[in-house]
This record gives sequence, structure tokens and C-alpha cells, in this order.
Amino acid sequence: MMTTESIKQIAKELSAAKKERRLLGAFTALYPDFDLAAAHQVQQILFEEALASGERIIGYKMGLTSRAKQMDVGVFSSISGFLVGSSALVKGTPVDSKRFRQPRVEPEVAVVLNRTIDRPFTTMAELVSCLAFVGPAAELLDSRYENYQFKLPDVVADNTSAGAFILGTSNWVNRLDEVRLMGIKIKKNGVLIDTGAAAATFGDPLLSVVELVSELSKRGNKLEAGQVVLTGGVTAAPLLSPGDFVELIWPGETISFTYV
Ligand code: OOG
Ligand code: MG
Repeated sequence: MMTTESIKQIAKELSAAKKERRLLGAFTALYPDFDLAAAHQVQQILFEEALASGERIIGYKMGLTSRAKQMDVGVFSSISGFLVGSSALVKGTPVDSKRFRQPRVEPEVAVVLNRTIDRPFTTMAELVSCLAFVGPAAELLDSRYENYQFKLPDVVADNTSAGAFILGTSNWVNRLDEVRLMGIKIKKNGVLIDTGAAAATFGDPLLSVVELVSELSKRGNKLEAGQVVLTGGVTAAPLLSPGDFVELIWPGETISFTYV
């Protein structure tokens, strides 16, 4: 069993590392008892710290929902974290490297509901009836662990490597039949580096929302109307270096930015 002191200590180190843009080694290597339950407690401390510092919780993120992402980091379980207001970046603006330490970019489908949901969905139709927005997004990950070397409890404690995200504007709510096969091309500096389809996440990105709502309700939390859900990276996430120009090309909309 992890002691409360060790759990608080891990939260403290993660917060400090984020603030000071320092990298850490995995806590699972230091604390043999550091398990998923303890990791959720660490994430909860960070959640409360964010609120106490004046941040708004503007949504949640699911992670490791595609095989490509799981293979990339060697963790074979989906995870969830929270999104703070200051992590929302405006599409069309440069992304400032001063905010990040070792960023990676991920093409994702974002979902917003028009109703607050505090219990698991029982049918897909119920979820579909609550959809306000389904559209393209980019997540910018920034793990606090050197070279993204972590195990499942480490990455959960680190709020699932949350860094920042950019929402697109195309709303696919009336094209749900097409969403699973929406294709994505990622280009870095004009070179095509990966492709994928939205179905890579659980077969259907909406299933990621089902999973998130179920997890939140287990923890006595809820997904509020208007909060953003990032459903998980569709492809492996390439690293970024200053000067890179990134294009995430979805049907009908490209999310592009310069990492400056
Ligand atoms: C963990 C976060 C994964 C996703 O979309 O799969 C994630 C990581 O890869 O560092 O956000
Ligand atoms: Mg992600």
C-alpha cells in the first residue's frame, strides 16, 4: 500500500516538474507499490490543485484508445485525464515552444455534449441524442517523464501527459455515419508522416465518450454540457521541434500550426 505521504509527494513532484519544465523518472521504478488506485489519487490531487489555482476544468481526455498509441508508449490500457482552460489554444495561432518540454502532436476527434451526464450511457442512441459537436482536434502531449518512459500508473498520475489542444470548427454531428472512416493525414514540414482513420480509437470515437462517462460516474464525477472530450490519438504521435510546421489534414478541414 502506498502511504498518503508518498501519494502527496508524487503529486508535488509532478506539479513542480510541470511548472519548472523539468523531466522526471518513472515513479513505478521508485515505489514498487505505486498502482493504478494510487495513481488516480495523484491525478485527483492535481485536479483539485488546478481548481484551487483558478483554472477551469473545460473537459476531459481519453488516451491510449488506439492500438497505434498503445504500441507507441507500450501501455495497453485506455486512460483518462482532465483538460484545463489554459490548455485550449486557438486554431490558426503559432504554438509557443516555451510552454512545452518534449511535445508530441496527435490527431483526435473531439466531442461536446449538450447535456450534463452523470451516469453511464445505456445505448448509443442516448449518446447520439446528446451530441452538440463532433469534429477534428489536435492534442499536444507533454509528458513529465523523460522520453515518455512510463508505466500505466505513472501516466495516469501525470494527467495522461496533458499539454494543450486545438479544436477544429467542422461539426460532423449530421454526418455520424461517415465519422468512423474520416481519414487523417499528418504532415510535418510538408512531408507526409502518417495516416489513419477515426475508427482507430475503439472502432468508433463515440465509444471513447461512453467509456469516459462510465469512468467519471464511478468516481462520482460527471461530464458537463459544453465540456470538451478528446477521444484519443488516432495515430502514433510524432515529436515536435521548434520550427516545425504541422498539418493535420481531415476531410474538409486542416488544423495546421507552426511550433515556434
Ligand atoms: C499518454 C497520453 C495518450 C492519447 O490520445 O492516446 C493520449 C501518452 O502517450 O503520453 O493522449
Ligand atoms: Mg491524446
